[in-house]
Amino acid sequence: MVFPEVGPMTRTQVTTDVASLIEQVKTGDVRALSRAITLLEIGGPNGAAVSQRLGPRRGRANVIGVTGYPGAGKSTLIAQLIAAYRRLGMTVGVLAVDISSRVTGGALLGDRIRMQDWAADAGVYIRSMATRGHAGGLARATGDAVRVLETAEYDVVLIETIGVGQGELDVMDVAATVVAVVAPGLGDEVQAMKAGLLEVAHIVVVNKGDHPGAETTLRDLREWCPSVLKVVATTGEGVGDLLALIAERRRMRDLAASGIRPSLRSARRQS
Ligand SMILES: Nc1nc2c(ncn2[C@@H]2O[C@H](COP(=O)(O)OP(=O)(O)OP(=O)(O)O)[C@@H](O)[C@H]2O)c(=O)[nH]1
Ligand SMILES: [Mg+2]
Repeated sequence: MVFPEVGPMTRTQVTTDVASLIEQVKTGDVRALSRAITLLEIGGPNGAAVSQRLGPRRGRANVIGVTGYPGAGKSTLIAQLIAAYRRLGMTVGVLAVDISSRVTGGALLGDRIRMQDWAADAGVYIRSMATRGHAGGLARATGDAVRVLETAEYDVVLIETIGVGQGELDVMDVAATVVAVVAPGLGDEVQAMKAGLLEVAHIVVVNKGDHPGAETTLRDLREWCPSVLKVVATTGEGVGDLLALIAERRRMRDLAASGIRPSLRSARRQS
């Protein structure tokens, strides 16, 4: 099947081909879902047709945003989360979003290499989404990409993004749970997190718990956010506790959706 990004296709032709593409996505066809996400990134009539055909969000997947400053350990933590969810028999889709149009792009490549451990596992799909044009457009494409992964029936969707800028907030709007990753020993960073990121984070992870200063950062952040925990992403220490917090938050959301008002502060950002 050929999908010209530009070309003299009529609206009907575009819609028909996209319809069969979405049917393939529903069967979990990885090539089809990659193609669908690429069309969304490019935008234009094909992207719009994909977006339209996907229908509303299904809400079945557990969508988890992992945000934080460069080098905080987001990718390392995501690798641990993938392993943990796979052990539970769940399928995992990962979107690594580079919203900042960083000059080097080296970090994203690094992500790919680390995450390549999962290349042979059919239960894991990993996709980098780079900035093309406006941050707002990327955020929209990311939201639609989540819908693609939901259509392909992934159980868990993890979104990695750097926690700076307004566009990041848009991306985080599609995540049911937002995890902010902080590394200890960066005073200014923590202050900035308090001012901005903590507003959108449901769970704060103090990563690099093996570093001196982790306890101080942990104590400091506890005053600001009810759900703070220490993790060592390189070894997996604390990841089980993080999974439990994410599961609890999902339970709270489900209760809220069913009309019962949960009283826990950790469920404060209901949507
Ligand atoms: N000592 C220690 N190092 C860690 C830990 N977690 C991550 N690192 C290291 O920190 C560095 C950055 O980790 P990444 O996972 O790439 O961080 P990131 O937040 O994804 O970085 P960007 O994608 O560039 O924003 C790597 O060298 C990791 O090995 C940890 O718990 N302890
Ligand atoms: Mg990374």
